[in-house]
Amino acid sequence: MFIDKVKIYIKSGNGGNGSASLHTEKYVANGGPDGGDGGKGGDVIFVATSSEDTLNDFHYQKHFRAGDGANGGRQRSFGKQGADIEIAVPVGTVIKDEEGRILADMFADGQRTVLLHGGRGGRGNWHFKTSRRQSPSFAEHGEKTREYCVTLELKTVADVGLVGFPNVGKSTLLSVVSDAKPKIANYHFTTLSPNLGVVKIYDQTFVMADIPGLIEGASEGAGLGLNFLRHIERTRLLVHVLDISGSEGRDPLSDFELINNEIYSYDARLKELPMVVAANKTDMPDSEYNLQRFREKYGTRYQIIPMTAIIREGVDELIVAVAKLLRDLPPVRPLEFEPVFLQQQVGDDFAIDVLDKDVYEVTGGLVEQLCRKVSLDDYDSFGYFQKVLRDKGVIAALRKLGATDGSTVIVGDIEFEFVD
Ligand SMILES: Nc1nc2c(ncn2[C@@H]2O[C@H](COP(=O)(O)OP(=O)(O)OP(=O)(O)O)[C@@H](O)[C@H]2O)c(=O)[nH]1
Ligand SMILES: [Mg+2]
Repeated sequence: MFIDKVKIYIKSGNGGNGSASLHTEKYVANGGPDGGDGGKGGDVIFVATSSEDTLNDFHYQKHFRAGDGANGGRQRSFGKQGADIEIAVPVGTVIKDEEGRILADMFADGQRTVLLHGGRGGRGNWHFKTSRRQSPSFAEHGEKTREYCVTLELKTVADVGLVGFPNVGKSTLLSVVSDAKPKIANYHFTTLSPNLGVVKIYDQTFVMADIPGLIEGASEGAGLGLNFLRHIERTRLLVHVLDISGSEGRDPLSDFELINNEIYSYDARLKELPMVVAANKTDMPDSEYNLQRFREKYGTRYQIIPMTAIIREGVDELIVAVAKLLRDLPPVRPLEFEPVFLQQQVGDDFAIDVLDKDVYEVTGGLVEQLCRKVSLDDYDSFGYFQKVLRDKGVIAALRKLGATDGSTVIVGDIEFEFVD
């Protein structure tokens, strides 16, 4: 099993409720409000790690919730903060929302990105004490958070990508130039998931990725195709491995065209990547003849390196050529994207719709904020609610739209009569 794309569900913690406690003490009459604030909910944090190279763990666990903040208590005691949750993902994981917009690129080892912030704790009643309201019997509710569905997509971070038909010797090449030990065998689709290897040459090192073989239609999902093209998207250079002997009955020249077509129709930007040709299996019959034909056709456009990977012949030339090209290429960079935030900041804007004759509905961030505050069955609390509507200009706006005494006003779940 190799999972490199998965949907998961994440939720930050709810904020704890503020307390509406009133201080009581023997022999102290009306000690006043002493309800503490609710704790903040925990954050959802993604952490990139190079010690994982698949998203397989997410096959078993798909739901991640940070801890809720605790409610505030008496004597102004604060509710405890909810515990953060840290989700470890392999380096190169791109996080997207349900519409496919990029939220984060977990590009660098150790990178930490807070994707969801915990809900704010509600304020305790002592915050609402005023000269006219000595003992507010209401407090603010903690902010409730919602669950989001996000997609994790692994896009391997490597300098060099090996591409080519199945069985041409890509894994063999990786095994002789790096410390990687990929499976090698004489049949198609031996490699089922990308292998990474570190190549060292003099004082230079680079990472090479061997991906499963590509076939015609790969860019539309044929074979293992599409899934793995994702892993060469952010390489700096491609090595196109060919069976130059045509030992399986295909013409290496048409192999070359066909695979390039698949790669470029998957993502036209890949055309900008330099490509070096590794003409492999030169120990087999017909390779000399094919190599000559290949050189005639492509010799001016591509650097072509004949090799016999199985005995490591020609391999050093390839590595030297690749290392030299890499020196002048820009480093692998994180994706460029417009940052999108899952959680919208709730502002205190509002809008009023006239639903019917004399029926007005108030919507917007202000309403969302108000509705998490104060339970409105409480007289005190309702007074506070009205005050906010007045202070923020909602009452004036209603009046302007024609609301008069007795008009119905709807704010969130609450319906009340307008009293000027
Ligand atoms: N004669 C010869 N055989 C080779 C050479 N390089 C690799 N092979 C053989 O070709 C077969 C396929 O090699 P792999 O390295 O598994 O090929 P691959 O491109 O990774 O194949 P997939 O993972 O299926 O895409 C194996 O039997 C290798 O031993 C070579 O230079 N000459
Ligand atoms: Mg292979």
